[in-house]
Amino acid sequence: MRTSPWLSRVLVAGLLLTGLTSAATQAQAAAAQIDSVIPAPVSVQAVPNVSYSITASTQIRAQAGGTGVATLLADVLRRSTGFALPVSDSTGDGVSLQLSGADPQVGAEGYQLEVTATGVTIKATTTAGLFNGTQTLRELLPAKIEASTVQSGPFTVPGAKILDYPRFAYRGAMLDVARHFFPPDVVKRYVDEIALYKVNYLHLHLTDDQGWRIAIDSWPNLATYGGSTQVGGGPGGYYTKAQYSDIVAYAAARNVTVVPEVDMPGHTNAALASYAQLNCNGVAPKLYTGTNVGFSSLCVSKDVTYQFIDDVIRELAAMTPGPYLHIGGDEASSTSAADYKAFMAKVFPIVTKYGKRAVGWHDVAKATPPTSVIPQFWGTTTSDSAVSAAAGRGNKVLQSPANKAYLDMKYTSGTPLGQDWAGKIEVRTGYDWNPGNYLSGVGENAAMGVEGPLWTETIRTRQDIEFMAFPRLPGLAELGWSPWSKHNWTAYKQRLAAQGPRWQAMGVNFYRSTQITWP
Ligand code: NGO
Repeated sequence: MRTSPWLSRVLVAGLLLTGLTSAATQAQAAAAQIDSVIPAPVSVQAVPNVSYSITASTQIRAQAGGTGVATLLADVLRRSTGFALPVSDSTGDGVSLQLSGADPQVGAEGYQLEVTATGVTIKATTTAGLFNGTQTLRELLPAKIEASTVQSGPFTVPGAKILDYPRFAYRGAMLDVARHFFPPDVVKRYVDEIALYKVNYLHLHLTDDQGWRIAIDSWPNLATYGGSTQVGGGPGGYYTKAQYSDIVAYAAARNVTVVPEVDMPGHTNAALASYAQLNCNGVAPKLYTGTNVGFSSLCVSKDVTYQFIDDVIRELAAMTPGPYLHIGGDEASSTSAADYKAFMAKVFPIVTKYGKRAVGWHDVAKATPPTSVIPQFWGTTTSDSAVSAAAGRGNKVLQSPANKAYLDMKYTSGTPLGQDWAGKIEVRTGYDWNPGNYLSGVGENAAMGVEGPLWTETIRTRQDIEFMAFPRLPGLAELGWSPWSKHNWTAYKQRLAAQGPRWQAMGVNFYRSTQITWP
C-alpha cells in the first residue's frame, strides 16, 4: 500500500508532535517528582535533560558502614522492579552510598544526593544521614516503585542535586498501644511508614488504665493480668521483652529511636488492678475497659510505690538504647497538686539514675522539673505559664498541641474514627502552624521538635492507624524537618497529592481529604 505524500507529512508531523509531547510530559513528570518530596528538602536543584534509570544491571554500592542501609533500599527496589540489585562495597556507577565527602552542613542526619546520567550518589556523615537520603531517593522514583509486586519500568530518577538536613532534632510519632493493643507486626509497619518521612522517634504509650503492654520481670502480673484486656473488653496483649527489643532494633535500623512511656501517677488502673499493694487502701480495683480519664492514681505516700517505679524504670531503661524515657504525668486529677509535686520530685531522679532523660506530658512543668526534663505540650491554647516558665529556665519543649498535632482527632464531623475534644483537624489545620513560635515563650531554640500522638480509644486495626495518620503525619514530619522558609500550603498540597499513588502502591489506607486534588 502506498501512502500519499500529504498523508506521510501529516504522519511525520504527528509522530514528531507525539515525540515532543512525550518528551515534554516526561520533563514535566520529572519536575513533578523533584518537587514532590516530603519533607521539602533544604535545597533542590533540578539538572535538566539528565536522568538515571534503575535497570536489571544496576548495582547498589556502599562502604562498610552503609551496607545495612543499602540492603534496606535494595529490599524496597527489588520487590517492584524484580531486578537483582546486588549490594556490594565496590565503587562504580549505579546507586552509591558514601560515608565520606559530604558537605559538613549535612550534620548528623542530613545528606547530599546527586543524580547523574550514570547513577545516584548519596553522601552523609552517618548511617542516619544515608538512610534519610535513601528515603528521598524512593520519593524521586515513580510511585510504582513502592508496589509489592513486579511492575514494568522504566524506573527513572530525574537529574538533581539535593542538600538536606533537619530543622529539629526530634521528629516523632506516638502510638497508644494501651487502649488497644497492636501486635509487633503492626508497630513495625508503622515504623516503615513514618521513617519514609524522616520521622526519627517512635513514642510508645505502653501503659494506661486499660492495659499494661510490656513485660516487667520483677512485677510479672503487670503484663499477664494488667495486659489481659483493652478498651471494649477484647483480649488485649503485651510485648515480651524479646518482642519489644526486636521492635526497638527494627526501628533503629530505620533511624527511628523508640521512646517508651510508662504513664504515672494517673492512668494507672491496669497496674493498680495487678497489685493490691500499690493502692492506698490495699484493695485492687477491677480491670477497666471504658474510656474515662483521671480516676486512677498510684499511692503517692507509700514507699512500695517508689520501689515499683524504680524496678519498672530500671528494666525499661535496660531495654532502651535511646536517650529518652517518658513518664506520662498527664491528667493526674486524682492526685492533689502537692502530692503530684512530691511524687515527681522522687521520680525524676530515678530516670536520671538509670541514665535516661525524662519526657513528660506538659503537666510535669508544674512540678518545676530539672532542666533535663522535656515537657511535651499537648494543650489547645498558645500560652501556658508553667511551660513558658520551664522554657525560660532552659527546659526543651516537645510540641504536640492537641488541636494541631493529635492524630486521633477527627478530620471533619463525618470522620468515622477518632475524637473531637480538641477540635477537628483537617489536613491544612495540621500543617499550618509553626512549632518554632507557636507557644508563647517557647521559641525556635526552646522547641525540641514535634510529635504526632495517635491515641487509640477508637482505633483498632492497622488500617485505622493509617487512616488517621495519613495524610496528616507527613505534614508534621515536614514541620519538624524542613526549614520554615519552605513552608507553603499551596506547594505542600501538591507534594502531598503526589503521595497518594505511593500510598496506594503500598496499600496504605489514607483519608482522601477534599482539600487535596489527588491524582
Ligand atoms: C489526652 C489524654 C489521653 C487521651 C487523649 C485523647 C493526654 C496527654 N492525655 O492527651 O489519655 O487518650 O487525650 O485524645
